[in-house]
Amino acid sequence: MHTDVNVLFSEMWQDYIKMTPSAAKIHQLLGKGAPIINDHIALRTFNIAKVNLEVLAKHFTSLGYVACGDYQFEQKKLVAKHFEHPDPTQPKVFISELLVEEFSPQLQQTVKGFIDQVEESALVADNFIYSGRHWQVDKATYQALLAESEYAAWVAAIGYRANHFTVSINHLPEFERIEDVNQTLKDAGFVLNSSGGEIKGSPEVLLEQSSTMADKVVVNFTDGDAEIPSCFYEFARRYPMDNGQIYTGFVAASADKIFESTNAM
Ligand code: OOG
Ligand code: NI
Repeated sequence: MHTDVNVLFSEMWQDYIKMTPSAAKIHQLLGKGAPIINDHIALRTFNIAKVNLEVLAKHFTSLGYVACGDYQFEQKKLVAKHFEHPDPTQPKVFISELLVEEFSPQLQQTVKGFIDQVEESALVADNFIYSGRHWQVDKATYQALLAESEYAAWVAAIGYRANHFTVSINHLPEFERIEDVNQTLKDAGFVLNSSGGEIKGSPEVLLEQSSTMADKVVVNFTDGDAEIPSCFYEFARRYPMDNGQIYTGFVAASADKIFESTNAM
């Protein structure tokens, strides 16, 4: 596992922009070349013990991250936790896991088959959380997963890597309002996730979020290549609580819609 949190995130970012060329362009558009503070990154997995949320979390808790919030997504059959670093300028980490046992026997069997192929040594390697897919999958299996759970299909095809990075609007010198960030993105031709409205949340819940729809990448299936949604970029503005401290949690109702940024358009 990594010993330097900055190295970890810079490696993850390099992997992420290969999957998400839009993010590199947007980074330039919003930051004008200056560094951008990431509000958070997110990872996805299955709740099978070998690769579950806790296994991914170890790559962060070993660097000082602490578990802070629990979230449930009943319809999508997911749970999630978020982790924070003592240094508030380090990104928060949002990790979710699919409740595999709540799906069909076919999906359960497919997913178990994937996880059996993951080498034990890969799980603790420095790069596990940006190592991608550790199994083979064909197009029919991808489609069958997609019919039950978009999330399951995404993890099956894309594997272990940052599902998104998130720009902290609070730290952008040239922007204050999320509306202005969104308009700048749309003017430049980027497509935003409009599920539940372009802006998820509000000042009242202390968090406003928006995101692009995921880029598309060519993925290798055992029976040929296909272009599918990869990763997206998110934008978050946080508000202070009554005690003056900035809210650092997530909002489940908003997150529920952010997950849909990897839906096919
Ligand atoms: C995570 C979606 C939730 C947020 O900021 O609320 C989220 C995902 O798509 O994996 O990132
Ligand atoms: Ni997010």
